[in-house]
Formats: sequence, C-alpha cells, structure tokens
Amino acid sequence: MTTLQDPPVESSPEIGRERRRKEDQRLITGRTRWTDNIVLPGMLHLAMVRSPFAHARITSIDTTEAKASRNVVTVLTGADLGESQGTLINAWAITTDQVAPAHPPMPTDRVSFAGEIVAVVVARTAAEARDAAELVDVEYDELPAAIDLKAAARDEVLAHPDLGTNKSAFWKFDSAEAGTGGDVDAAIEKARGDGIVIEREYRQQRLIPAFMEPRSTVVDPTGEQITMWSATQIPHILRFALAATTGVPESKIRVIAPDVGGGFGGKLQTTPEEWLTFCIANRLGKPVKYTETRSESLMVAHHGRDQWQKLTLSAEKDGTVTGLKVELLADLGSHVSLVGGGVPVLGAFMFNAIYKFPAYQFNCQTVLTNKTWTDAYRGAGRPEATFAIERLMTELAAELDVDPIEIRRKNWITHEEFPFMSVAGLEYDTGNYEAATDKALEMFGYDDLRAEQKRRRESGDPIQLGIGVSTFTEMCGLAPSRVLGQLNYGAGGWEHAAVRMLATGKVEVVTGASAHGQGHETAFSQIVADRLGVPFEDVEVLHGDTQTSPRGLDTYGSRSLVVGGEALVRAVDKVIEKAKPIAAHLLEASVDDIEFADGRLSVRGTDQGVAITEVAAAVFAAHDYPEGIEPSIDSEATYDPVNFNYPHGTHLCAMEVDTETGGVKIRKYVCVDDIGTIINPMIVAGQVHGGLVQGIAQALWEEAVYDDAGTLVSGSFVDYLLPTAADTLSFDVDHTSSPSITNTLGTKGVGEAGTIASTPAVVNAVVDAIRHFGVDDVTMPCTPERVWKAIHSRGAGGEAATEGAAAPHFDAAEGTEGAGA
Ligand code: MCN
Repeated sequence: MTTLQDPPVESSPEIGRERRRKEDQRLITGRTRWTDNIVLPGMLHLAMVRSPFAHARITSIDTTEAKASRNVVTVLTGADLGESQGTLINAWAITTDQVAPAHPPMPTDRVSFAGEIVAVVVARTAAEARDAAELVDVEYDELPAAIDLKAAARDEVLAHPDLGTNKSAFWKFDSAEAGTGGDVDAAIEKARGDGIVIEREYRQQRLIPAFMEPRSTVVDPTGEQITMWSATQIPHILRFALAATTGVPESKIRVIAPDVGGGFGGKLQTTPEEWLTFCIANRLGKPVKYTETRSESLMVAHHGRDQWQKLTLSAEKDGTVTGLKVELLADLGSHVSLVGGGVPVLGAFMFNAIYKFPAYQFNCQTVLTNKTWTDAYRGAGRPEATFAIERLMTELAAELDVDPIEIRRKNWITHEEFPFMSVAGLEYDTGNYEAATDKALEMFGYDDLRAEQKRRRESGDPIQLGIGVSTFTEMCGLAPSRVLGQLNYGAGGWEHAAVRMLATGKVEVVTGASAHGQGHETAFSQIVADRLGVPFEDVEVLHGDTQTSPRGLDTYGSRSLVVGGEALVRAVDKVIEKAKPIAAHLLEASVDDIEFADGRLSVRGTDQGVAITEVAAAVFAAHDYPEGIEPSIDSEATYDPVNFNYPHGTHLCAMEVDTETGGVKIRKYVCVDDIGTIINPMIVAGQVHGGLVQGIAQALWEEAVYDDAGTLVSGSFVDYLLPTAADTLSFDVDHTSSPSITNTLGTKGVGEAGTIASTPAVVNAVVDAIRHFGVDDVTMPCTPERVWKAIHSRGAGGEAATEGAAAPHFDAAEGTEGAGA
C-alpha cells in the first residue's frame, strides 16, 4: 500500500522540516469521521423552521400538519421549550454599558433576522424532518427592518424596538489620553495649514466564511455524561458556555470536535442549533443530530467584516506621517454574538500598522441591524485595519507623486527600533520590514514591471498594468489573559499541554488547541520529536475532546503554535527535568551530573547514558526508583504569554486590467512574510496560500448582499463568488525571519497572515492600473462592472466616490454615549 507518510529518517532536525501532514492520510482517503457521519442507535434528526422575514412579529405557529407527518416525533417551538433552551452568550462586552438584546436560541414572539429559527421538527430521518418543516404554518406581522448600516446607526429603523436604539457600544482610543502619543486633532489641523491631509471612506463588505464542512451537531444524552459532537473550533468554550447557561454541570458534559472541515473563524461560535440539539436530546432522552444544509450555512452561520471606515491621515509635505484618525461603524447584525462585539476593536491596535504615527485616535460604534450576526472571520479586525491603512498610504504616495514603497520606507519602524512601543500602546516584539520588502521587490522584478507599466500607459494599451503594494503586521497569538481582561474579554488566553511517556517508548501529547485544518498533529509532533529526541512517528497528538484534553481554550487568532506550542515545549521540559533524578538513580550518578541531549540522559563527561524512553519504561515498571520521587515523568504545563507576537510581511501584486471590459487578472503575486521560526514550511505554505486566496477573494469576488427587506440575495454559490482552484494562481511565497522574543521557539503565528495583507495589495493594484483615468478607489469586490464604471466616470473616483457621495456622512462618535475604554 502506498502511504502519504514520510519514511522515518534518523536524527534529522525536526524544526523547519517539510513533513507531510500526519492527518492527511485519514482525511483524504475517507477514513475519518465527520460529525455528520456519526450514527447512533435510535438517533433522531432535527430540521429548523426559519423565518423568511428579517424583522417580524410571530402571530401564530400551527404545527398540526407537520406533527401528523410520517415519522415525525414532535415539533417544538420557543414557547414549548421555554427557559430550558438556555441562552446564547456574548463573551466580549466591549463596554460596560453595551446594549445587547437577549439571545434565546429560538425566540417566541419576534424574529430579528431572516433565517432565525421559529420551530424545530424532530423526525426519524433528516429528509422526513426537512419535509415536515415545510408543513409548519407560521404567521408573521412584518415589521420595518434595519438593514443599511449607516441608516441603522442613525436609529432610523430600530432592529429591536424595545432597546430604543441600534447603537450597541462606543469604544474609543486616543493616544493623547493614553499617553502613547500626541493630539491627533492638533496634528490634522496643523497639516491642513502646512502639510497634507488625506481623507477617505472605505467599505468593508460583508463576507461569509463558507467552510468546506457545514456545521453539524450530534448529542447523545443516554450515557453517564451528555456527549456532544460538533463541527466546532471551540469544544472547550462550548462546554463551558453550555454548562453556564443550561445549568447542567460541566462534569456531565463532554464535547468532542472530531475532524472538522474548516472554520476560518466561522466556527468560533456557540450556535442556536447547538443549544437546541442539546436541549431537545435531553428532553427526549434520545440521541439527536442536526446538520445544516449549505443554504442554511450561507444564510445563518455568522458572517464577517461589514464596516464603514472613515479615515483622516495627516502628513508633512515630505510624506512623514503626523497623525491618523479612524472612525468606524461596525455592523453586528441582529445580536451581539460570542466575540462579535470585540472584533472591530481588535482593529484598533492595528490601523497604525508598521508606521510611526506620532498621534492616533480610534473611534468605533458597533450597530445592531436585522441581518445575520457578524463575528470573527479570518483575521478578525486586523484585515480591516490593514486594508484601510495600506490603501491610505498608497493614496498619500499618489498625492505626493512618490513611489508607494518609498512612502512606506520613510515611515516604518526600522529593524534597530525593536522592541517598539506603538502609538496604539502595544509593544512589537521583533521585525525587519526592510529585509522582507527588499526580498519581495527582488522576487517581483519591481523595476521591470514599473517600466512595463509606463510603456503600456504611454502606448494607450487597452490592457493596463497595476502594481499593488501592501505591508502588514498583526497582533497574533491571541492570549495575554491580562490584556484580554483589560479589553473586557470574558475569558483568558492561556493554553494547556500534557505529555505522557508511555511504557513502550511512544509519547502521547494532549493539547487544548483544537485544529480544524491547520495540521497541529504534525507540527506539534515535530516540536516534541525535536525537543525530546524521540522519532516523529512515535508521537501521537490528541485534541478536540474535553474528556481527553480537559483544559484548553481552542484554536483561533493564530494562537495555537505560539501559545499551545509553547505550553507543549514547557511540558516537554518538565518531562526531562522529572526524568533526571530517575536517570541518575539508574546510572548510579549524581543528578547534578546528568545532562540531556538528543533523547538521552547522560552522565557528563562519560559515554554512560539512558534514553528518555528507557526512563519511561523503568518508571512504568517502577521496580527500582529513588525514594521520595513519584513513579511518573508525565508532565503538563499551562502557558499564558505576556505579549502578543507580531508577524509581518510585504506583498506585491501585478494586475492586468482590461480597460474595455473592466475585467481584472492577477499576473504575479509575491509575498515575503516574517513569521519567525518556521516549524513546518509545507504547512506554512498551505496556510499562506489559503489565506492569500481568501484575501484576494474579498478584493475581487465575494460579497454577501441583502436586499432592502433583509433577504440575503447572495445565498448560494451561484451568487456568492467563492473562488475555486481555477480562479487562483501560483503564488511566489518566501520568508525572512525575525524570531519572536515572546516564546522559546521564536515562532510567530501564520494562520491569518495571507488574508490580512492580500486584500489591500490587490485593490492597490487595481487602482494603480487605472489611476491615470482619475480613479482613486474602487469599492470591493472590484467586479468588472465597478472597474469599468470607475474608468468611465473619469475623475469621479469610480463607484466608491459615487457611493460615498450618495451615502450620508457618518461620525462614529456622533451622538453616542458610552464608557469607551
Ligand atoms: N506554523 C508553523 N510555523 C510557524 C507558524 C505556524 O509551522 N511559524 C504552523 C502551526 O504549527 C500550525 C499552522 O502553521 O500547524 C497554523 O498555526 P497558527 O498560526 O498557530 O494558527 P492556528 O493553528 O491557531 O490556526 C488558526 C488560524 C486561523 S485564526 C484561521 S481563521 C484559520 C487558519 O488558522 N482557519 C483555517 N488556518 C486555517 N486552515 C484551515 N485549513 N482551515 C481553517 O479553518
């Protein structure tokens, strides 16, 4: 049989080695079990009856016909379940006076977005449940719906009339108040006199995470514990939230995230569907399954982005930046979801990016509307910020008629200046923007492409060439619990790992991270193999089950390696320390003379030694070990970093724009990212490629569109343009390395990097290709229609300017009250 695993290689360095992923064998040969594959004896199936209206009163629900339908066990409404259904939590109230509607999984009287659940059919098969769901007769009184974000921010129509406002929370950061910089208004005022001021408004369209495996949940209440399998990123948080809101003790709930087919932040959620499956299984005392259809997934699994960004940048005439003011309107959708309230605020620390702004202010108003709620989507807060500042720096360069690379060089933090305290109050650990940029420019052939661009412009070629530049940094490795606490986040950010040394020489590793496509089993095996000196094949990584890994805070925010991996390093180091006195005893030496290298504990200066796996075997037999020492070298560690870490990179995009059709085509894409030490280059390449495609898709193709009544009109892959392999290209990816000083391995996160930097690189390239037509923006996604209109509106700045002019001005701070930060 052919195998996807690499043959064992003796004494090869594991860190930085291109190992094929352990998990792929089972994933691509169909040997894994996804949640929907789970079949239990007597299992029942759920189908949801969902509101077609964005905002309506429920006047009656007639379940008679559905109940009489073949193989239907029961049909339940919110009134039937009452408080037993529990409530969904918001773990991140960004201000103490945040306005948030109650969030029952199934409301009884009013729906506040299209797709909200109003009844559940329980049947013996999924098909019969779905058929019967069509027979539930619900009558509604339609209410006016708050759909447009700017109008909702002005409270023109209330998403939840009882709340009296759509404004959820206002959050502000000001460098003068925080003592991290100067007064931004003074800087802007001064620049209006003797410098330059750039003001722009950008739209972050609504996106749908669109993971490969739709969400699915199975609950089995028939054992000693209630077991929930769920296609989730967060089994630990899910168990906590279920226990906290249903009254069932945590010890009685086991949550398992089996292999999960992608999440991209979209499964960093606790969902009404999970709550209802849990509640109904318990009520009926039978196993119950719910798997959403793709249409349901696109409609109701949380969406991402959806912001208006208004920015004012001030600079001196030579291009030195002096101030940045950001006003943000963020659409929360109908409810403040698990961490959705905090996502826009994550951007607060990144608008200043890699630049030395002396003054900075960030104002954010989160707003409730009658649309699907928004929450984390790959990058969460940081792509939005990076997009805006990288568009703005490009506009500054254009205004001053200097090269976009030069304007960045003039303003970025130089490598000698690290660690660097940013104007937003974060200490950047390490970086070398010069090195990454120089490498990217060389790989790209920047000068040649600029020369070609010039030629095409001069000859009036219908195919124009644009060059987009984007740099980025991000705060990643979501942890420092103390920082999260200061931001009012409802949980910590630590991670846990355990290492069990088995008697046969194998090593069992338990991590609280919960991979859903990132390849942790492989990368974490490499870390243990490297540090413990055991064969890679002998390490097994267990995760995603609250029974086998009771402590954990799961996977998101590119945290698993830098927080979970570091916890693992510390657990391994404890194993070695615990093994030393036992080895000394076995070798009849003093413990002070024992040293560890390459998997062996040796007596210093001699050739006498014992493998750590032999110590594990000796400890297992426990026939002979020193008095007063426990017969175990198993160890665990919980790690909470003191700082984030800050990967960075330079991305360059060459774009061909057909000025006759508005069609765009990426010709070349180069990215050089600095993520410190790389554990597995192949996994990292996969992460970067996937991230790039998602970021490019935001720039060019994807948009969740609602009509005025609040119906999602891009509710299938016919309308929501998720790219396929045919739409993508070959990327030129490389790295520089500034090892992080926040963890032992020197690593920085990579899971979100590609998505963060690519969107502005692509839009900058589109605008650069047609700037000579007087275009200074194209609204995302840059469809052929929008690009064509921008070219042909000549000087009007394309559709962005038109939309901006038509859209009422907004002021995030206008008329809002709030504690702020
Ligand atoms: N890695 C490495 N060397 C580094 C950095 C990372 O070898 N210097 C490896 C890690 O060991 C891990 C992978 O790269 O196997 C990603 O690591 P990390 O940056 O720690 O990110 P997380 O594992 O915490 O994953 C979360 C991140 C996020 S936030 C989203 S969104 C995302 C992403 O990962 N969603 C994904 N990548 C995804 N990949 C897949 N296939 N599916 C998703 O849903």
